[in-house]
Amino acid sequence: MESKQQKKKINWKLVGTVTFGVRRYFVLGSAAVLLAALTAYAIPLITSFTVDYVIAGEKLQTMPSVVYGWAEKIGGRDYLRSNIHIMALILIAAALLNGVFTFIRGRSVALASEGIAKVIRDTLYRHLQAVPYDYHKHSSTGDLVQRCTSDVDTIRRFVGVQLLEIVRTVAMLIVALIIMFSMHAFMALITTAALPVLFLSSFVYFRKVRKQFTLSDEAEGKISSTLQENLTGVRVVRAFGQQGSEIEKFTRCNAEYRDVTFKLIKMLGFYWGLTDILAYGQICITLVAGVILSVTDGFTLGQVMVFTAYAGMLTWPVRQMGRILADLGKATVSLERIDEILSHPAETEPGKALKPVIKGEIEFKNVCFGYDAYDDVLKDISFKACPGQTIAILGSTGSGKTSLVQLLQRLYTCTAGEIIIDGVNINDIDHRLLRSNIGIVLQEPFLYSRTIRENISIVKPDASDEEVYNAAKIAAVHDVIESFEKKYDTVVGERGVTLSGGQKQRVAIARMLMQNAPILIFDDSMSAVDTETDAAIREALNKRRKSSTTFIISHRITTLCEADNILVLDGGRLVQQGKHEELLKVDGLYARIAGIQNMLEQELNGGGVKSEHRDQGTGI
Ligand code: M5T
Ligand code: MG
Repeated sequence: MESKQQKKKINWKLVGTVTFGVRRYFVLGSAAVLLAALTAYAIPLITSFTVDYVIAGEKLQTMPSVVYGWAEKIGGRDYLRSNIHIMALILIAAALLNGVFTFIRGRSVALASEGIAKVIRDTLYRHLQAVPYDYHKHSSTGDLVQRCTSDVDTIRRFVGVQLLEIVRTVAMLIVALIIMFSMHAFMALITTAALPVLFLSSFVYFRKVRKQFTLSDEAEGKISSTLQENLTGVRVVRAFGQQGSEIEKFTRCNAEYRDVTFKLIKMLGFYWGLTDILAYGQICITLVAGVILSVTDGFTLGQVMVFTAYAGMLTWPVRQMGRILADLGKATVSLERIDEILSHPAETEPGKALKPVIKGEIEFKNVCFGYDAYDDVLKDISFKACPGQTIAILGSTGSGKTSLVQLLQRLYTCTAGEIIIDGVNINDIDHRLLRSNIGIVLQEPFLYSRTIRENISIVKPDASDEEVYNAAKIAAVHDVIESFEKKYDTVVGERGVTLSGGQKQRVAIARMLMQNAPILIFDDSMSAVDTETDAAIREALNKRRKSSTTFIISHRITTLCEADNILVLDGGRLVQQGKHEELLKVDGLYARIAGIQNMLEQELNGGGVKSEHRDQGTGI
């Protein structure tokens, strides 16, 4: 993943896509912003009309004649004077209208921004399900989570708060300038004199403090990552007695966050304080100029009120403008970080996407594979498996066993040679169909934080209790589940029961059995199960294994010996293959490993130690 500090480039197509459904809210919001600005500016005008015309009896040239026409029609100044509540009601109506438009603005903005955030999150999530497996292997989960949450939030905030704020400020400026210049050009110039200075200073200032904002964000990120690391690694922390240093580390991060944020608040306080002086200075100058003009140029009290009110109303949004423009950069970076995920191509179907009936006949023909172009993990692998056969794979750690079965699922494509399943090249089989026909128990099984029943029946949500129990019985985990207080409704994981490694593996085996797939893969999935349970599971599985081609990766000779074909891998090469008896006769890796395990077994038995203890490895 690239860093945040890169050249900004907005993907307008993406912007178009994510705003597609919510554009009407933008239009409505913008219209409401404009109307709210108009009603906000009408209020000082109504006050000025009341003061000048109704109370003082002056007829202003700058007021539109329609206003006077209306006043004359309902009874003229005297009528309004004796019914002053009419003016009060008009003022209230304007304020109410302003409130209604502000509400519509807020509602439209919320609908637009929340809508956009939802579309982006959904699109990202869907895309993350579609990108190749390899993409996930090379991305940091934390980074992806941050992109799907805080980057989306930055955009949501920008759309929700800042974008319409720009529209509002521009609308307010235009409306105010038109009204003021049509009333008195010189006063309009005086009233807006400080605005360019305020705008420039806010722009320059917020560009400068942006670094401080970034530092504050980073310090906050550090706190959460320290906390996350500590909580997920709680066992290691306790086991190694690291609490003291962990507290020290957290205190340091916390203090850093406090200092950085304190400095930021100080800087902001300084800015708002300084620009407050400028803003109030502007109001004072407008007031003084208005008073002088009222003496020399016949300026009315109402007009002075309008200009001083406008001076106050304009300074606030202009002071905010620099902040918004500075944040625009932040939103652009976030948009780009999201675009980086979305522009990663989804897993393609380069082959013919054939949908053959898969029976489980598998052939590897001189297959080579490497995660990097320069380093082959599997070299020239050839073997055959007929439907219903059991293929065992043995090899030292890192010899390529997991990689071999990953090729079978087409999580990766082999670099040379070919894999044929039921007469069809694996690359031509629709990858979804292929994977749904392969049941796998991973080396480190993952269970959802849901109930055990849901975990087992994940591939077949409408499975009957009987089916779930049967699968669990074959996986030798039914009795364990029954011993839990909530039995199959026990929630696995964080807030539920934490299963032991062996129990997890067995639940994963039960889950796989529900799939009823013609190809089954056990990737070292009995390693955390004691040898007796292992044997019981294998015996139960034997009955149904006849209908599936089964791959068993294991280090235990007792598990491997019944297989129809045993593949012995060494450094990515298939050094031996054959049945247990055949391999024993040959002086090779298999016979050596079998010899060592046999010897250990005898020693343990001879020493009175029961063989149910876990096979802790034989050096392979
Ligand atoms: C074989 C490398 C690994 C090792 C070799 C899964 C995986 C493996 N490797 C990668 O570079 N990226 C990967 O995603 O490939 O690894 P393996 O196939 O996992 O070996 P194994 O299953 O026989 O080992 P083990 O320990 O599970 O018994 O060099 O670095
Ligand atoms: Mg492995």
